[in-house]
Amino acid sequence: MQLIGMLDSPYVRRVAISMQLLDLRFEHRSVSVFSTFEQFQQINPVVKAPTLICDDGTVLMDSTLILQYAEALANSERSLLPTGIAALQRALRTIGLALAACEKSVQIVYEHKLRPAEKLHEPWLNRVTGQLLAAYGELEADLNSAPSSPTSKTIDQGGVSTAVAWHFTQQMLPGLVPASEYPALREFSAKAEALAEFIAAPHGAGTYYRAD
Ligand SMILES: N[C@@H](CCC(=O)N[C@@H](CS)C(=O)NCC(=O)O)C(=O)O
Repeated sequence: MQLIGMLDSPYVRRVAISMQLLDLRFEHRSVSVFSTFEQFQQINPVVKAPTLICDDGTVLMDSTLILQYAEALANSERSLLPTGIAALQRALRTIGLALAACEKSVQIVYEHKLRPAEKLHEPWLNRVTGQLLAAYGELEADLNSAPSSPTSKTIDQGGVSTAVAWHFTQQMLPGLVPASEYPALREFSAKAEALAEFIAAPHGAGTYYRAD
């Protein structure tokens, strides 16, 4: 399998980390949807990161759908989704909040990087920033009411997505979501980023590489 897309995308990164946690082998190609648009287009005409090229050549896209496929491929001894209804409900709520935080962060990054400065639309930026802060406010409150310390054996998809989203926002939009006001998220992120699977897929232009 080949995972296509750069690890500066939180969606690509959540897939790269999750596939390691699920013990799935894959090759990572750090192709950009912007600077290498034509190359990406040859792989996936829709140019969406992440893209997964399956072993039979089928091209999948959308991180959540790719992760659904990865879960089905993985040894059933390890899943990143709890099976009990109450735990699954909690995980899905967390994933939804983390994906909203990713989406709102990406929208703000695009607004600043892709749109000419004179065309910046303040009301839209304010709306999206409010939604971003609301998502992190909910995640912080949830972490405070059920503190958890992530390990490679215990972290679930809610934890992976939360940590990836938080790190992405902090890297790309420094100061917009002040870390000092979200101590539970800050601590959870620091612990997650210290896990081998996160270190092997660092945010940025690098390539995931598993030595063994
Ligand atoms: N819901 C999608 C979002 C993926 C997404 O928006 N990826 C961005 C990179 S961070 C992308 O492909 N941007 C290029 C474009 O949409 O044209 C997912 O979970 O994979």
